[in-house]
Order: sequence, then structure tokens, then C-alpha cells
Amino acid sequence: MAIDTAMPQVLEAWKGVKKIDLPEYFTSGHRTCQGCESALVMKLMAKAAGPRTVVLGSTGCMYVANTTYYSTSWVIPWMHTQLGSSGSAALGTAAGLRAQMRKGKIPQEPINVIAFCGDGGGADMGLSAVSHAMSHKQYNLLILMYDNESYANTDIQVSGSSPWGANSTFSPPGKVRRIMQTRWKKNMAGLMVAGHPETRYVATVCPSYALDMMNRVRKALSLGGPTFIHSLDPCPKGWDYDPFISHELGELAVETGVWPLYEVEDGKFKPYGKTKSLMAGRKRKPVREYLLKQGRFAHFTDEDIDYFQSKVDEMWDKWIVPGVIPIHKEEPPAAKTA
Ligand SMILES: Cc1ncc(C[n+]2csc(CCOP(=O)(O)OP(=O)(O)O)c2C)c(N)n1
Ligand code: SF4
Ligand SMILES: [Mg+2]
Repeated sequence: MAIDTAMPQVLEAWKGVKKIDLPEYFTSGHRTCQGCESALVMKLMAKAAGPRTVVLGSTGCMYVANTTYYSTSWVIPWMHTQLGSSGSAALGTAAGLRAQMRKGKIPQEPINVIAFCGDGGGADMGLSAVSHAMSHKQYNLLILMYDNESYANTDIQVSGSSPWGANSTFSPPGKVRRIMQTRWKKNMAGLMVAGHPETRYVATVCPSYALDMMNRVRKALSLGGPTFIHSLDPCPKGWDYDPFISHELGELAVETGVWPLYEVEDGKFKPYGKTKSLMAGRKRKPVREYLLKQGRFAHFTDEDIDYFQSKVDEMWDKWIVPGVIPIHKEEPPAAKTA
């Protein structure tokens, strides 16, 4: 049976920074911290999507700091939605727009629907709604999860996306136990890929690579269907570093292999950017260079750094798709000795 789908907007990739459209749709007026990469993600996401876009945002820093009473940075239509409901808001809006068009109440035209959520809102509290939205191939929608690796807005509590060992208001190192956050970071993009065969496109991005990031947003919107982007966003407050090095930290996350950049389009996996050369054999930087620039890891001993490194090595050397699918490759049988 043919599925009734709305036509997505075709947004060609920008081939170089000089080709990027000039208008901004997320502008001044927000009150995020200096060096906040999540605010940059909002700006790049809106710029990439263009004016015929509706943005829905779940509670978190990118709601609270961007829509203080009587001021907002959004130039395109924007709506707040509850912390765990970016998936429902995206699906409902995409379905609602299509119904209005079908009934002739609004003109037929492609309108981008983007719902953003934080890691707390997307990877933890709203996971079921995100998962549901990813299962409906007849609706065009993008869910962008901006991941600052904590419940930042309520003062940096641990989320399922927080890295192992990170200091937070819920996991301060103490005299009896140095490591309070003992879980490895949830693999959200991999989860979307492996568990949602109807999802047309999944990508990981980092705002340190702005053009790459915007082009992933444009691709997701152009493909249509349910799509998901996971962005790693250095957060000066929660990660405890000088805002000046926000971009550098994003680059280090990629270069150390902590944050692999890849896209999966209709099931086809493709690494991009520096991750591509790392997958082709270029050496990864030691995670020490990334960790020791952040106050949230200041309590780490050499042993902790070694453990972190071993877990990243495992992602690259043992996972069936490096950095993506955490199923271990079968070990080759041990050679027989005479
Ligand atoms: C149902 C519900 N529980 C708790 C809160 C309080 N709250 C508001 S923002 C927030 C943190 C959200 O974290 P995340 O989604 O990671 O976004 P961030 O603040 O890090 O940008 C919490 C717990 C809420 N608004 N709604
Ligand atoms: S706490 Fe982090 S995510 Fe929130 S506004 Fe500040 S830098 Fe941005
Ligand atoms: Mg967060």
C-alpha cells in the first residue's frame, strides 16, 4: 500500500562557508552562558533550515535561556513543549500541518518541522516519545538532541548522557568514593539507528564543525521521513572550563575518538570529517588531552584516565561498527599450540 507522504523541502548542501545563506533565524536576545555551544547549535540549525520552519523545543537551557519573559531569539515560529515530549510535539505538528494542508486550510507547501531536546529530555525522560516519532515514516520531522551531557538548566545533574566519572551536582567526588558517576554514556544515535528501521537518517554532529553540522541538518530535512541528529555541545558551566576553548573541546572530542562523526542514510553508514580519517587508520589523540582541560574531570587519577581510554579503545576496536553499534566482534579462535 502506498504511503501518503508530504513532500520535504529540498535544501542543497552548502559547498563552502561563502555559500551559506546570510539571514539568521536565531538571533540576539538569549541569555545563555558565554561560550555556550548549544546556543550555537540553535543558531546553525535555524540557519540551515531556513524561514519555512517550525521549531519546537522541550524544557532545558535552550528553552529557558532563549525565551525569557518578553524576549526571544527565535525569528521563526517556535513553541515550547514539555521536557519529555519533543517526539510527541514533532509528530503531532507534522501530522497537524499535513491535515491542515489536506483540508485546504493552509496552502500546500513543504514546511520543516524540527523538535529539539536536551540529553535529559531526549535520551532519558522523552526517549519513548522520540522512539515513537522515529517509527512513523509518513511524517517529515527532525529531532535534534543537543547534548551538553547533563541536566544543565537545573544546575548540572547527571543524565544518561553524562560521561563516566564526571563531577556534577549529583556526583561530586568525595573522600570515600572518587567516582560517583559510574555509567558509560548512553549511545543515543546508535540506539536510533539499530532500533528504528523506518528512520531515514541519523547523524552525529558537533558545532565545532559548523558547515558539516548545517549540511547534516539540511540533508535530514531534505530526505523527509523521521530523522534524528545528535549533537555534542561543550558547556562551559557544566564541563567547567574557560569559555574560550569551547570549539577546541569539540574538536578534541572528535580527535580522541570520544565523539565519532557519522551519518546513516537509509541504513547506510558513512563516517565524515576527521572521523573518516581516524577510521581509515589515522591515530587518535589520547583522551587525556580532552579530559584534563575540563574541571569536571579534575579529580581523575592516572588510573581513571586509563580506564576512560580503555573504554574508548573498546568502542573503536571491538564494536561491530566502531563507535556506533556496541556488539563485540567475535574474537578469532586462539591459535593451537603443538
Ligand atoms: C517533567 C519535568 N521534570 C523536571 C523538570 C525540571 N527541569 C527543567 S529543565 C531540566 C533539565 C533538562 O535537561 P536537558 O534536557 O539535558 O536540557 P539542558 O537543561 O541540559 O539544556 C529539568 C530537570 C521539568 N521541567 N519537567
Ligand atoms: S549551562 Fe551550559 S548549556 Fe546551559 S546555557 Fe550555560 S553553557 Fe549553555
Ligand atoms: Mg542537557
